[in-house]
Amino acid sequence: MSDKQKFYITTPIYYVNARPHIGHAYTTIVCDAVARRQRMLGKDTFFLTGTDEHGVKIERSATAQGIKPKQLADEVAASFRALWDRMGISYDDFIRTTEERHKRGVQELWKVLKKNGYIYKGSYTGQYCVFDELYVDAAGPGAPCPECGRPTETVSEENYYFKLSAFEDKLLKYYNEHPEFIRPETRRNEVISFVRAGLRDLSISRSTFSWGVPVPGDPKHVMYVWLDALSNYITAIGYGGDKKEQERYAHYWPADVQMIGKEIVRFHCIYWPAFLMAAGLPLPRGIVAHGWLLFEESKMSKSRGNIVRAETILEVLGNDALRYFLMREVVFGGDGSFSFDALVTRYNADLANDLGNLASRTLTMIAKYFRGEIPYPSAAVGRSAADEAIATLGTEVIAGFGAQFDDFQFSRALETAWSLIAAVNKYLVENEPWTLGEKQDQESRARLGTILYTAAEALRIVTALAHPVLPESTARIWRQLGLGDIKKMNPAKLKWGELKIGVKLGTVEPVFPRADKSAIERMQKMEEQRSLAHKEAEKEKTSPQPAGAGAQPGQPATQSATGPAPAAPAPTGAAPAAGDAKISIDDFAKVEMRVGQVKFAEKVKGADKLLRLEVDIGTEVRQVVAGIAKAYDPEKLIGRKVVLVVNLAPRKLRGLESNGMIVAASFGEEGTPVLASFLEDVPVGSRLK
Ligand code: ME8
Repeated sequence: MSDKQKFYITTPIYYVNARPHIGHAYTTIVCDAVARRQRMLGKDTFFLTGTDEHGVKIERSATAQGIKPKQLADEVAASFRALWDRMGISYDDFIRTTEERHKRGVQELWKVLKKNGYIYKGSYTGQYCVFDELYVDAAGPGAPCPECGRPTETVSEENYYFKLSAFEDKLLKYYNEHPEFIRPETRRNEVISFVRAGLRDLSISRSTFSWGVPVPGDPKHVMYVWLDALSNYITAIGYGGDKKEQERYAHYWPADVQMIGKEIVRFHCIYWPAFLMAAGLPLPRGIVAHGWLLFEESKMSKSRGNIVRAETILEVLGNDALRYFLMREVVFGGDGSFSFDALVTRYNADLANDLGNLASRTLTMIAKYFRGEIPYPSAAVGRSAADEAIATLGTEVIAGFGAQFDDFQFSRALETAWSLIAAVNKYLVENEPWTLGEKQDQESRARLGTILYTAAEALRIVTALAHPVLPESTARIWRQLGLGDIKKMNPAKLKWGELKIGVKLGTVEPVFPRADKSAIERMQKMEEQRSLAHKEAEKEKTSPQPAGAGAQPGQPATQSATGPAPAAPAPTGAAPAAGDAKISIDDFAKVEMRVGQVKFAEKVKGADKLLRLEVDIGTEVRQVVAGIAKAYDPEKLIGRKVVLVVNLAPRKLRGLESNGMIVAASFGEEGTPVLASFLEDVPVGSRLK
């Protein structure tokens, strides 16, 4: 093991039910940049990423595609890995939870938890959200998940439990004594309030499906996917392995930074430290949560269908453009919007114009006026206050950038570095080295040397600082500056004025070609084509039968409509007999059904079955009167996604105009309505076809 100080950083391990998009790339890029800077600072850095491959969500995804879970996991894990390789992500290891080394480690952890008295057997009846792989103890049957709003499923099983409740006080004490454990502050406060409200024991096994790590000694059960997944951070570095592997674990653990998105804070800041405490293992030094990348105003995710793939951007603008955009545009910790427009604007302004121009002007003039050798900055002749101002700013920028970057303020750190670029570009315009270059007198030459040395030194400083964010382009600029391998540069030792005089430049060539407007269109088109091609491929994987062909004769249609007419309840779910009159697809197409979201709901006075709802359908908010009051509390409907028939002629009920009809199943003698909803999240306004 190296004697150097170690630095261990992790990304979440990504689910294999979706191929990577730039939301995943965001976390991975940020960790990569941090890891690169730590390596440059001389630390023995270990950067881990990987894939989360077990659980009912993955099993169902595979079944839906007509393949085995392992096949799905193999394909998607490979696509994550291939993308990270293509993006030059400098991960040291890629863990998959289906690997033997992981299973062995997580089973070992289970045994230790059991031995220490924190696991017991009990039975659980309650709600489970498959999307979040989360037990929702407080909710009743059919209630939506508090995290994602999707309907929960009732599970009733004999399970193993983890004594999470025993860690309430210990966790609160730990948060209190280690304020840097959860960052940023807002997330820390949320976690503290959650724990203060009380922790219930956690069900940590499932017995109704088998796609998971078997519980030691009781293989009918598989481990709860979050216990399985979180353990990757220790199993990957050798926990539960042989002597050598355990030494590696002891060397790198605890992790220095565990980077996550804000939606998985609870798992990482409550469950994970509790598991570790229970096993007597050290806790990570810091869990750092970032916000979401939004696209078209909501969180980019496969289920919303609003994703952008990194590949498109890599093909058109290159790797560094994507990295720079994400780290500069998004204020780390908060949510940030992605758009192709903003990407191209930022690329042109900051990279092609600011950094690109500084590099090409400075290096071209040194090539032209000083035979490609770094000139001498005259100490006596031709100096001005402007040169000193740049030197002072350079020193400030080195300190400021380091402090901000190491405090996860990436956007501010880049802004700081770019303030030096802006100042030097202005300095060049004001001092006109190109005019001085045409003169031969000694004073002009001395002045020209000072100006170009100052500009080249500023370029060296910015290039060195920005290297973790722009690894490819800064390496090229560094070579053009004649400085060799940029990775050998230690930013802690970076000082203004250390650019050596007389160093011969490498071949000078442009690094950031300007992107024209067509780049935006090209990327948008590529994204559309990519997603079409992907949909086709997915369709082919699944059974070629037409929709509905799998239904058994006599099986009911899934939905009937609960309309605004309480006096005439919808049919009670009786199946249409085989051979009933069929309608054509054109007939069906006449019914326009869209996804809406309930913004407001109240009981209609004097009508015990009716609710008045205001439903957002993307283009407008509709008033709808629905006969669902006996089945749904109005308050619980607010925020819920529903299906609305939007092209029905309006009608009046109890004096209220109803503009649409909510779709629901209807069952039992009373025609109890159950609102149609989706397992996946769907954007408001989407049409049902
Ligand atoms: O949650 N914006 O996996 P996952 C920003 N397997 N970051 C995003 C993002 C977006 N729109 N979309 C995804 C899981 N991410 C579990 C984790 S860890 C032991 C188990 C990033 O595939 C972000 O880091 O849903 C987020 O936390 C992670 O991907 C979720 O990936």
